[in-house]
Amino acid sequence: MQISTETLLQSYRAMRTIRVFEERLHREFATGEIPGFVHLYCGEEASAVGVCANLTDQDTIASTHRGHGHCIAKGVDVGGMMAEIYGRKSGVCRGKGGSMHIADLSKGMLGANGIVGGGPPLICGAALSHKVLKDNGVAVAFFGDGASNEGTTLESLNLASVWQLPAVFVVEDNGYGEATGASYACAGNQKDRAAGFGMPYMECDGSDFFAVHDTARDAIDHARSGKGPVMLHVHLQRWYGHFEGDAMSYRAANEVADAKKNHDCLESFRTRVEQEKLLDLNALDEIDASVADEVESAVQAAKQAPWPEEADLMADVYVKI
Ligand SMILES: Cc1ncc(C[n+]2csc(CCOP(=O)(O)OP(=O)(O)O)c2C)c(N)n1
Ligand SMILES: [Mg+2]
Repeated sequence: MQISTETLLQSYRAMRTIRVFEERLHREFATGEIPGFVHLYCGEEASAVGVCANLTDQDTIASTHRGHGHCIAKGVDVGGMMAEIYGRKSGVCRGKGGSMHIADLSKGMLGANGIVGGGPPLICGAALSHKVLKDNGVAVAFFGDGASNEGTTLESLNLASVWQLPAVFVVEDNGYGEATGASYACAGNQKDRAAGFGMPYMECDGSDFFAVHDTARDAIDHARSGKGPVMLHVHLQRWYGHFEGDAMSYRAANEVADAKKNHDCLESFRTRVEQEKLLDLNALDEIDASVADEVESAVQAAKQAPWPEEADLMADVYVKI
């Protein structure tokens, strides 16, 4: 099925925004101004964007420690995200969450998560709520190859299948959990795991927006139509270290260079829309310029924004009944 021009433009903008946001964070983190840890999603953009292009604000997602891409793809405000990462009061979580706890419930973004394997159980809850409320929503958990081995993830696959929940489990397989190779750490394979829990398995090349978009559409349609959960296995490569500061001594010398040269989702998107005359390339150049401005403004605003005050410390922690 043809993807609409509007969706293509929005998706390109989202992928470009993630790329520019992340590359800027890479440089800013090195200055020492950003508190906490930062895990970059750069190189994996087409996964978040291809999946989320099939979702609405009513659908819910749960993310990971590498969550900036999922947030941007789900429509979270870029200025608010940057301020959050800088720990400022104007951040989407008022500066108290930082990179690994960005959430925006108004966008159905249940949160980045410092707990590996923390997202899938949340998605079972969200999917149960969609099912009980009959609101037609789908809940999507993004998690890594490392997280795929967590008990919480395996329990969630089981529960979602037992309750036939409208859930999609997106395994973002970049081949590593920190410095440990998935080929060493993951027993069997994801396909057999999905079969073991009685759910369909789909897979795609995560550097190809069109492949992710179309495969995710089938997975999400399946879940939305009441047929139960699906596992979507996305094959990816990360372009930076596990966290900022990681020397990546466990990777082959040419691995990242090869990923950048041969598996760049922005390049393959541009080539495809040019070859198939799907978009005017000037529109893509305009998006590039506008995204550069947006990220620059976000950084400047974040650096000038006030810090949270002491009185904010206990706000939003407990619900008063
Ligand atoms: C429960 C838990 N165990 C261990 C960690 C430490 N840790 C942080 S990220 C990570 C690797 C996760 O790998 P993967 O799920 O493949 O995601 P990726 O970093 O590759 O995106 C680990 C072990 C953690 N944060 N939480
Ligand atoms: Mg991984």
